[in-house]
Amino acid sequence: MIATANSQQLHMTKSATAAHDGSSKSFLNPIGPRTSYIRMPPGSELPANVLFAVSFGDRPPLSSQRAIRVNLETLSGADFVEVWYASGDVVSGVDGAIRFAADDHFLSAVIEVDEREHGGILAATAFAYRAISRFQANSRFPHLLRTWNYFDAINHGAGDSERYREFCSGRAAGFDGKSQGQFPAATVIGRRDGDPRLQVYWLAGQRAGLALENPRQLSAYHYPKRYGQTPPSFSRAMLVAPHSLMISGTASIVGHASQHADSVAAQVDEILTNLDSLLQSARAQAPALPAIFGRGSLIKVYLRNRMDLQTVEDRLRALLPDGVSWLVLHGDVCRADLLVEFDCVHSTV
Ligand code: 3EB
Repeated sequence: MIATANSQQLHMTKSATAAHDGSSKSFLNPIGPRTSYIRMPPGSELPANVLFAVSFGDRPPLSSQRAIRVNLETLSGADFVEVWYASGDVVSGVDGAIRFAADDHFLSAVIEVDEREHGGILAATAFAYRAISRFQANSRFPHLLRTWNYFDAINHGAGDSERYREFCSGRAAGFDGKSQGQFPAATVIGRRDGDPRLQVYWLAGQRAGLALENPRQLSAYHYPKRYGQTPPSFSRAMLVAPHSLMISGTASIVGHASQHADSVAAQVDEILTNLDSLLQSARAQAPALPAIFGRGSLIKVYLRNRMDLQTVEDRLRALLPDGVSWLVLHGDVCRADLLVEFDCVHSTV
């Protein structure tokens, strides 16, 4: 897979070279959170050196404030938990509806909002993002870097009443003045559990990251109106440290158009091409990042139809380099014609 850098990126690389030594981004946090998937059967205690953990499916939640359970079934990787290791002491607390934990560099936090208390997904999302914006503005970790968002029945509703589109309107309302170059990287996935709670968890930094876009894809915040009145407020990826890239949910979209509605295998291939393009473009800013996925890369696959599991895993085994860890979760992607989406962490080992 080969991608060509566009001239704008070459130009940006040049000016970065002039401003700094090499293209090291000296304003970034020096390290990223180290993320891993570890096996934790139900009842396990969270290790002390963990900043935050995410478990999946309907297993009992981890008994920790520093954790969230997202009820998406693990189709591959049962009993695996995503952990973000801390560096330094962890301080945790509660502020209104928000639970948080912070170490020397980063803050992780969660808000879970019952849609019924706000009259629907739009108002619940606006409430959540207003709370996040206010919390972050008053935090020692003011820079929102990466968010994950889950709610029930994401594709229900027609046209601009589709619940994902309402979510986008609520998020934009809650972000208020935030401008497009500063949107966090994000994932938005639908559950199918009838639970009326919107779940948002996020990573924030003492220092800003560098928001990146993908040359193969139109920036989501510039999507035309046919995908919804309010374009999605997210960046394709966030460079959180010179060695650490957090990649948004990436689907089979080129430009702004969904591709291969009839083939999950072709969607996987398109996603990997999109990811390769993003990686090469990120490396113009952060040359320390490995050129291909490897032992420092983690992939979460969200799959709409469980019958596609074998096909997708066969593609992953054939196409991904050795050492990449992946989980496959049963989840709905935000456009009805998209069958699969990947979100990724990519870093040096
Ligand atoms: C896309 O590229 C696919 O609304 O925050 C992926 C990642 C997607 C994040 C979001 C949406 C979001 O448009 C969907």
